[in-house]
Amino acid sequence: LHFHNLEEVEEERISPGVKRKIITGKDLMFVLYEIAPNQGLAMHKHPHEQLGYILEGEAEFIIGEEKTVMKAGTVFHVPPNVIHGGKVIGEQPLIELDVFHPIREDFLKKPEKK
Ligand code: NI
Repeated sequence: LHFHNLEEVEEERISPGVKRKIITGKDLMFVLYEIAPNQGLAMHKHPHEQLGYILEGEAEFIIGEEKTVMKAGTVFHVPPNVIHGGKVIGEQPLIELDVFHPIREDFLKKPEKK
């Protein structure tokens, strides 16, 4: 399948404040997140390289030694194995598009659906 309509991609609710939609390529994965205000994004790292783009909302975010407030238009890069995380701030949910290489196999093991 070479074309997708995001509106038709199944939304997963992975925790009370976090929803995502995933489109998986061969070695690239696209993940659209919607993250509730005040939701923490636990510090973590992974061998996958990650690029992210903020579409709506704001978050404080740390990548390695750098800390910033991300808002609509911010693009961030997380090199492999660099620790990163933060917190959604403000009143609006954070809408964020992440791209991973290689694909996050861990995201494909679906937890029980409700
Ligand atoms: Ni990450």
